[in-house]
Amino acid sequence: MPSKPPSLPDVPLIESDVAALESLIAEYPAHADIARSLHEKGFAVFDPGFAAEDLDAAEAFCRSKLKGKGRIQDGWISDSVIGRLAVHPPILEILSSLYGRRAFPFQTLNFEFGTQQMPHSDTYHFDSTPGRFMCGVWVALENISSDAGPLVYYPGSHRLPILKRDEIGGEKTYQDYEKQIQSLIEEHGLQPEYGLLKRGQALIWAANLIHGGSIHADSAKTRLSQVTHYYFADCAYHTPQSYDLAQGRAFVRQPFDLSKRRHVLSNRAYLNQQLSLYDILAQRWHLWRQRPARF
Ligand SMILES: O=C(O)CCC(=O)C(=O)O
Repeated sequence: MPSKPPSLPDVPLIESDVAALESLIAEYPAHADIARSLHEKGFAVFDPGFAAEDLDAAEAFCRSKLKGKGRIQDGWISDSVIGRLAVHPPILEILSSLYGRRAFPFQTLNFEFGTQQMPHSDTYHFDSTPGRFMCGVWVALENISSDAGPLVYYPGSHRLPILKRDEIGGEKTYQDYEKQIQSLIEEHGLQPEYGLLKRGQALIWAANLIHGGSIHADSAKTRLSQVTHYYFADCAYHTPQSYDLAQGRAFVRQPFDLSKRRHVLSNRAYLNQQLSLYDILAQRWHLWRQRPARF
């Protein structure tokens, strides 16, 4: 008789209780440091062992293609090295093991300079049901110095309740959200830390960890980097920023799984809305007509 598949967790294992953390460490001793840091602080720095030629090519991409653009979203469509960093097997293996569902990358961002982006949590941009099945991985493509506007993050903030859009007062603009996050930082006395990573190192942040780009003190200094955003299998995927609050409807996404090269529909069990067939097909056609690079 075929054995019943193990049921998937409703809370990421790494964001569950201490007993779950200890069993993760017992099962994956090689990931013990990453697991402890991610569980306790909401982030972890590690060396995923990228190939030297991939780091060189991704660095060259940032130096040559970003001129004056600020950032490039989804550079993997044109440049295979960006996709290769995103699907790097050790990263997929660590995330899938620690979250308890298969991780897949769905978006990349590349930067030449610091973003000075205001502190925020990714849950406002990319949420999931069940919650917290999303994370970011920030990769340094050069040694990052403190005056180049490094990533800033607030250890422990991942444990705060997720700030829902309908709980934000005022005009409910994105600026209102940023003000609310600032108030949370002050109210909880959260202290910043900075991502002074070495070239080739990566930092995982949990979905609800408050993070942003710090002041770029020396405007001549570059901060070559790549962020890849990951979702996990068999969830519903949505964008709180686009919720229709009046109608109580979530805006459902159709993420593209870079590792399997296919679009992913949300698990119907968690949905209160699905994309129309027209939107599903239009999004697929929009991507495929760009002939995404192989990696
Ligand atoms: O790299 C940065 O400065 C911030 C990136 C960020 O906040 C994000 O990708 O969510």
